[in-house]
Parts: sequence; C-alpha cells; structure tokens
Amino acid sequence: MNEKKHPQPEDASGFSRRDFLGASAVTGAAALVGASALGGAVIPREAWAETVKAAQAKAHVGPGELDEYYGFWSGGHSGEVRVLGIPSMRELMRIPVFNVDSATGWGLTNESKHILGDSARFHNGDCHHPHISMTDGKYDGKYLFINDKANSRVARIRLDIMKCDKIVTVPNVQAIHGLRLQKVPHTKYVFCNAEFIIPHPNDGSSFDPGADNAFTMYNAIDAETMEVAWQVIVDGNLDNTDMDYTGRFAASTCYNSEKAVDLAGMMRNERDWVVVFDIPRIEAEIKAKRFVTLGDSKVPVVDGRRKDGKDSAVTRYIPVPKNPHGLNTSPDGKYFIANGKLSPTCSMIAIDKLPDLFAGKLKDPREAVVAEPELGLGPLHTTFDGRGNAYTTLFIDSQLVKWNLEDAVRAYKGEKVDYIRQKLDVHYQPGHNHASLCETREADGKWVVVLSKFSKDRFLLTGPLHPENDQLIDISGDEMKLVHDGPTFAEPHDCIMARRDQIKPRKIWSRDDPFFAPTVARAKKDGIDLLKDNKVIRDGKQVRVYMTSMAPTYGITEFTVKQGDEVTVTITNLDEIEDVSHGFVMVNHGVSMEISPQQTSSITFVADRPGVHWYYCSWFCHALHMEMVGRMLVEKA
Ligand code: RUQ
Ligand code: CUA
Ligand code: CA
Repeated sequence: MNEKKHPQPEDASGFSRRDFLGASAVTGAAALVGASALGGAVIPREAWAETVKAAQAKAHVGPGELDEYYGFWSGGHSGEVRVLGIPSMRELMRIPVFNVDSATGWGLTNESKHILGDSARFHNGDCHHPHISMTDGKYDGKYLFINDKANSRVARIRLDIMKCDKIVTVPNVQAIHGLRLQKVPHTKYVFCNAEFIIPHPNDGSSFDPGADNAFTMYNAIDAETMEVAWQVIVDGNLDNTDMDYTGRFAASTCYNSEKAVDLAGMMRNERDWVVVFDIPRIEAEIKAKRFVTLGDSKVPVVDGRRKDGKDSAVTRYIPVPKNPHGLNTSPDGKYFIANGKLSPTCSMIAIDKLPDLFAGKLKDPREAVVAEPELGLGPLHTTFDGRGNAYTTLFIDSQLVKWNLEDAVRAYKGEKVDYIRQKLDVHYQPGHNHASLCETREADGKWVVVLSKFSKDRFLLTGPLHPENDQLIDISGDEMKLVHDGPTFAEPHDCIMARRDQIKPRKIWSRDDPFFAPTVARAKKDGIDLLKDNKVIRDGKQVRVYMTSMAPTYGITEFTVKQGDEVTVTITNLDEIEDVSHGFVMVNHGVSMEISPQQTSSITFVADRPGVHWYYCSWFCHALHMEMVGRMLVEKA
C-alpha cells in the first residue's frame, strides 16, 4: 500500500522485505530491517545501523542502574501478572493472580484463598488487560486491575505491596475480555466487557442466540469495593473497551453484530459496530429504578439494546467496518479509535460529537466517524505518542504503522495528505502495543512495546511451543527504531507502563496490613501475640501452630500432632531488614508459602501420615539458611 512511498533502508542483498523475513539467518541483521520515512530517500545501511545502535544504547540499563518505567505485563493464560523494568525489559517480579504459585503459596495459603473466595476452586485464569488506576487522567499508582477471560473474573492488585487483594466474579456472563478504567475525575469504575452471548436464564432449557433472552452485558465494577455496580445488556457481543477524558462516555467494539455462533456467521456483515455508553445516563436509570435483576444476582441490569429501530436511553451504536477489535482513546481526549481487524482501516470517532448523537441531533450515527484511514492488513490495537501520532499494529502485515491523527481527518475530508509516517517490521504477528503513558494525559512518546504473538526464528528453539516476542521500539525521534527482542511465556496480551515515580511500593510489610488481617484476627481469638508467641493450640481435630521466624530459625522447631488432624501453621516474620524473606515448606505435603519481613502467613493441611516430617525455609535468607528447619511429629491415630 504505502510501502513504495516509504522506503526501506538500503538492502544490499537485493531481497524483497518478504524474502528477507523468510530467510532463516536474519537474526543479526533483524534490527536493521526497519522502514524509514526520512524524506523518501533510501538510507545507506551503515548510517541506518548507526542510528539503531544509538537507540539500542539508550535502552541499555547497566548493572545496578534502575529503569525509567515500571511495566506491568499480562501473563495471559498463565494467569499471572509480571512486572518488568523498561527500557531494560528485565523481569522484576511475578504477581500470581488467577494461577496457583508454588513459590509464594498463592492459591495455597489461607490469606490468598480468602481473597480468591469461591473461585479458589479454579486453578487457571486468562489475563488480558492490565490497567492502572487514575486520578484526573493520570496514573495514581494505587491499583492495577486485570481481567480473567477464562473464569469471568476481575482482580485488583495493590501496587504498594504488588499482591492481588480482591477478586470478583461477574455474574450472569461468560468470558470477561476487554477491561479499562474510568480516567476522570478518578477511577470510580472498572469497565469490562463480557464477550459471549448466553441465554437468560442459562438453565439448559434452550439456546436460540437470536432470541430476546440471549445477550451479553457491559459491566461496571466499583474500583474500591470491587462489587459489580451495574450491567448493561447490549446488542451483538463485546470485545474491547475504553473510556473518554470527560467521564461521560465509554465505548466498546462488537465483532459479532450477527449474533452468530459460527465463524462464517460472525463475518457475514460488512459492518459491525462500536457501542457507546453514556455513564451518567446509566446511573440515572438505576436511580430511577428502571432496571431488572437476573437470577440470584442483585446487580441492577439496564437494557441498552435497540428496540423497534429505537435507541435505548443509555447506548448508541455506530457502524464500523467488519469485526473491529481494539478500542483506544487518544490522549488528547478527542477520539475513540476502533481497529478494523478484518478491514485495513481504523475508524476515528469524534468524542465531541457524541453529546449530539445522544441528543438525537445527528441524522446518522456514522456522522460521528471523522476519519477511516487505511493502514494495512489486520489492524488490532493503536497507541499514541502524545505528539499527534498513532501507532497501530498490523497483525497480518507483521508491522507497526505510525500515522498522524489530524492528517487522517484531513484526508477523510478529501484533502491530498499522506497520513502514514512510517511502517516498521515487527516479528511477528503483533497484537497489542503500548506506548509509555499513552492511556493518560501524560503520553510522553518515548517507548512503545509491541507484543508479537509469534517469534518463529528469533530465538533458540524450545520445542514445538515457542515463546512470544515482546519488542521494544524507540519512538522518541521521527523514526521508530527496534531496540530489543524479549521472549515471553504464554501469553502477554497487553502491558502497561508507568513512570517509576508514579509507583510507590513498600520495602517491608506494615503489621496492620489488611492482606493478612483475617489471620491476625484469628490469632487474637486464640489469645496469641504474633510477634512473641510460639504456641500450639488444639481445638478438637484442628491444630493451630503459631510461630515466629527470624533468620535463620523458626520459633518452633518441633511440634506434635495426631494423624488426621487438620493443621494450620501461622508464621510471623520478625525480621525487619529489607529483602529477608523466609519460606515454609512441609515436605511431602504440598505446602509452601512466602513470609516476607513483618508479614504473617498461614497455610492449612491434613497431617495424614504418621512419622517425622521435616519442614524447611525455602527462601535463601542467611548463611545458615539450609539449617532453618524443623519437624512435625505425627502420632498414629
Ligand atoms: S485483545 S490482541 Cu485480548 Cu486485548 Cu487484542
Ligand atoms: Cu529463612 Cu531461608
Ligand atoms: Ca461480524
């Protein structure tokens, strides 16, 4: 399309770009394959290599140096969240959320089970969209929210301790996919899309996807209480979502306006739509008691479907080309951008036209679309540099295309302007992309990360299952430059970056932290002072073992129970020194947990076999770490 006009760096081999990609030994030169937009001239290969080298040097973070940005990575169907430093792309930490974690004991400890609630029975999750809470359109560093598509949940991570502290299952829907936050005045709501259409009630009696009782819903969760605040029934289905900078509108893409159940059916219509939600109007409907509830759920449900050709009070449907995917708000607050996927275009919806759309002043909802730039094949997600440019991933073309927002609007009006700035090859099949601070008013246009779904020949072979490839690109200048390949495990759908000063983690736990408050309350009932006592309390067949830890010893190194007892071990780490975390592993019992400085952790298991059972500390905490052990003696029943 625009490839002729926007030349590549000179390629001595004479290969076409596709030949080059197809060749097997490209790794050494791979960083040099970027296309350039500099004045239409072909750049000598050496000169190009020099500029790329300079960009790569900028991304280098030396030993002992700190990164500029925190990156929070969705761990995809591993169910976890990962913390990376940008630009080094070093993995700093993993935060288990919907998975079970052998190291920290997430999913095993009583504290984590308390947070997981009813859903603790699930050991899998599928994270897609991590987003950081905001105040006035800027990150406030308080929380990170993430969806679980697999089990229809949303979790919250406290960024001061980098642990999940709340999880909610959204009722009466299947597969929470798109997730974004209210940006202004602050993150009151977490908005999330349920993807799949199901019958209501879903009791096995019938499923006619075209019927009135078959639908999916848009959901709002109260960010503080993590309770579902309301749900809105929509036509079609829901994919991705985002909110504006006025606090009034949110928008979602729908790829299945057909309400089909098969692939061919879902691609039947030339256009699907973006559904726009008017948040204050939804709240007004609920206040006026114009809602229903479904099944056992008490959550108010507002009907946002069109009826007899008439719009609902709370939604508008804007047709856009075929099966759109990503939905991104530009940081200037002017546009919702729907990414075409099966169409080579993005649709730019002018947010300032939406009040008129809701007031019935537009003849056709398409009047809200102010540009539909043609970008390349398979546009999935768009990000921004805060300088008026957008960056869209082209899944099929394996490229990142940089284009100019206002030029696209002018071109749509008929002016002869080229809105494409550059196309850069990425490796390969990119899904999400994310530029530093791009979802906030502070988009700073320094780095973009492209999450490539395929890595093929980029890394040493690891068997049939290949890593994904998260690529770091310098966007600070006129040209994009690829500076880093980062292999990742299944499967970062999305990531987010915040300036390091925006995140303020604690160095050690505070004793009054709510994370382990239920355990502290239980100890209090038992008359235990967690900072002092080392005691075994018998309560029928339940035995509660309370102990302290301080490198390199446990407060109790031997305790006795009876076969069949349900044993709860509660450990409080008295160490106050940063980084002195202990662990507790009961050998051959599936028991493992983390106890970081000043933390209290507990875990419950059945002592089902008589004999001596050793326990040990699993975090290397001291020169005598190996000696940090104890024994449980189980007497025959
Ligand atoms: S979606 S690759 Cu799960 Cu964010 Cu687009
Ligand atoms: Cu305590 Cu190792
Ligand atoms: Ca469709």
